[in-house]
Amino acid sequence: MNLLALKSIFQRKKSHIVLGIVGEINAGKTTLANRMGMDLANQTIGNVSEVPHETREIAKLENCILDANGHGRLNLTIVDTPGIANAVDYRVFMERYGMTKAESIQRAKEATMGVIKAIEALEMIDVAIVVVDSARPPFNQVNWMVIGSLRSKNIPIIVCANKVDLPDADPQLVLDTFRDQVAAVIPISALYGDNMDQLYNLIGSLV
Ligand SMILES: Nc1nc2c(ncn2[C@@H]2O[C@H](COP(=O)(O)OP(=O)(O)OP(=O)(O)O)[C@@H](O)[C@H]2O)c(=O)[nH]1
Ligand SMILES: [Mg+2]
Repeated sequence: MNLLALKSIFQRKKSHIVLGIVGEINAGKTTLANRMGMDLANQTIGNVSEVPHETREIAKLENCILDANGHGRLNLTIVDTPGIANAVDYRVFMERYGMTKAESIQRAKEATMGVIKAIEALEMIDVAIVVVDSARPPFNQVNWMVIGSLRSKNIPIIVCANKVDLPDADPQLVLDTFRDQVAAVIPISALYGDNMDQLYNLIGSLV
């Protein structure tokens, strides 16, 4: 271990870091949580689905060991959170995803509670990754509300401009939109693992 890495360990206030993964529905939060879980602890965290509000409970994975190049060894607790939405319409689950009315109403109730749980989870995190789908326009109330809440709590924010593998992805627009608000914007593909090293090094530098 070099001197710089040792120095950073002793200067760091905390070696156990709670890393929250937050953001809009379907942005790829659980895909990212699972990739990080596999990379750092050989475990996945939750189910991924194209149906929105797949994650409706907070899920944690402890003891994810990150050797951040030049920034020492970190013990991360990764927290995957339910997707945040302005409104949940149960009919979407029936019309678009073929669920029964009863299933759809149940999912919508749980999804609404999930939004509240995600907002409550902001209280317990040391570093936040806000996942943004870079194939969708980034200007929306959810992204701004999440980033604004985190900023007001002085929590360091990394925006991951996800899904850069898609042909209509525009990570530059995500960067231009949020660069003044956050510590960094990193283009990634949680699905294929693009740029994960950059993300890991950055986490080490922020805590
Ligand atoms: N092409 C592409 N698809 C992705 C990527 N990351 C996630 N997806 C897809 O996006 C959809 C939603 O992924 P999830 O990881 O469940 O998204 P989430 O943000 O956890 O969703 P909620 O739990 O509903 O809020 C799934 O179909 C994923 O396969 C990516 O980097 N590239
Ligand atoms: Mg999820």
